Amino acid sequence: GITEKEKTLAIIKPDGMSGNYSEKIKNAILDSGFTILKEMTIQLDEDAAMGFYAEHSSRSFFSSLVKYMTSGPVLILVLEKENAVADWRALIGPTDASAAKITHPHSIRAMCGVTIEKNCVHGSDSLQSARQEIAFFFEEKSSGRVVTEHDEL
Ligand code: DGI
Repeated sequence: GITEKEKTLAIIKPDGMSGNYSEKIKNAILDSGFTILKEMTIQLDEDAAMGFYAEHSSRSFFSSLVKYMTSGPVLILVLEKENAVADWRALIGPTDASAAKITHPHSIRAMCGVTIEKNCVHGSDSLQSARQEIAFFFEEKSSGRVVTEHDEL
């Protein structure tokens, strides 16, 4: 039958960029059957981080989250495979990396995350947010304003 491939957005967050985690994460991505369609390393500015996490703007942790996301470069990836959105979420594990170390020890967040905030990777939570988030970073007139951009492809 015809099976539609899906795209999802992955971000390797600042703490995931340190050490050799980003290589380990990319290997896990490829080993799990995803194709990496696009890849760019960027330094988010405050506006971009606030825009990306706008849905959390009223939460108590928002300013801390923005500070964390702007604390160093991030790697933005567009991943493709069948069931990419759910499969990438399953691979990264639960939001709270400290809990993931116990409940999902083989997940990416268990491997490189530290806390509920410093959880080293992002994954779109639905097909609709995947479309929005990919557009945020990759469409022309993108609202994902960046300070510097280095396109690796
Ligand atoms: O989709 P997720 O990244 O798994 O989780 P989310 O959409 O609920 O939250 C987005 C990010 O916000 C998450 O990756 C880390 C941060 N965050 C979520 N809940 C908390 C939090 N940060 C702090 N400090 N405290 C929280 O309760």
